[in-house]
Amino acid sequence: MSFRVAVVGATGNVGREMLNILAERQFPVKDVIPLASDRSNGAEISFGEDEVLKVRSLDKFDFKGVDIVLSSAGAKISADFAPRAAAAGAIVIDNTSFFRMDPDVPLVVPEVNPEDIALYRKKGIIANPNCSTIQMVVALKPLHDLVKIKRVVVSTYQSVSGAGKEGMDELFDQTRNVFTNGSLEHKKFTKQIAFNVIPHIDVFMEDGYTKEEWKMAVETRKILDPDIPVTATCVRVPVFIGHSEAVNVEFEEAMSVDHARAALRSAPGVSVVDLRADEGYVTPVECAGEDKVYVSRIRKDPTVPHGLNLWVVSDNLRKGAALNAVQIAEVLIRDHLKKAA
Ligand code: 11C
Repeated sequence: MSFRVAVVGATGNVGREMLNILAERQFPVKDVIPLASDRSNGAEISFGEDEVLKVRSLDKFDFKGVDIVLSSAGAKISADFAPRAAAAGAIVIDNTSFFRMDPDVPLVVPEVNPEDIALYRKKGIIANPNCSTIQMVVALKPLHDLVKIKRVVVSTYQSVSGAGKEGMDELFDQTRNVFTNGSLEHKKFTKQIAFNVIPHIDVFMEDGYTKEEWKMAVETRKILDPDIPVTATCVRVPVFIGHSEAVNVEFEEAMSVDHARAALRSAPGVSVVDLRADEGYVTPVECAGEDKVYVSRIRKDPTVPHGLNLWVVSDNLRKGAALNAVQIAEVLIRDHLKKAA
């Protein structure tokens, strides 16, 4: 059984990774249709080792006959096209924030809540979480299964690729220009990002948190457990690919470092690298291009009765976006579409 798959936002950072990952994982495709704005209509994009696909315009595209849509093209675009695609019979796996908190739309990380995918029947839409949420919940799930989590405090170190290709270009240009006395103007970020860090991702909300920080809290509760309080500080750092997180976890009862390490070692999608020695931990440079969520620096927090600190790193374009979307599609076809056929 094979499927007609459309990729919306195919020319962007995440869209290109979606195409790469579909090919790498030999997703059973009958046909792959890259879609983007009118500007990219007719552009060529590679798929797998030897296929070249022509990008088509999303605006005029008729989704009739498409089985699955993987989408990463911005919230406004998703708000407009996703219901239209679903009405035509496609199932949309959407990487934007637009539908995530809709109670009739499942928000899924396959290692954490694959059973929620069944809710796709309501609207024909499945939401892919924010990248910083995905890697954190993959690491928290095996711990929460062992001992209930009471509270999470997280600080993120997020790469510029989370802000798209323009974010990557801005870091590259500014870094070069620092050495050539060129312009340090910023467009994508609110301050200079080269040789700097910026505690501001997405817009500010009324309570003083940013929307990125709010997303980490509400998405974790929707995916993992509605009772877990999460407080976040999200920071942009001058790294091209790979988000890092310092996660402080407080548990209801005792949780030893050894138990946590053992649970994480046997958890799906997690790789523990925790040697307490030079190079005995993972940094973004090593995780770029990889699929796992890496957990390092597991240690006790002695300031609370039952606390641990973790360092969690993952490729934000892969597990944080495109890979998670393709994994959702894999569970969807395995547990729902093939069974229904
Ligand atoms: C960033 N996490 O690093 C964001 C990118 O809600 O899907 C993804 C935003 C989202 O800037």
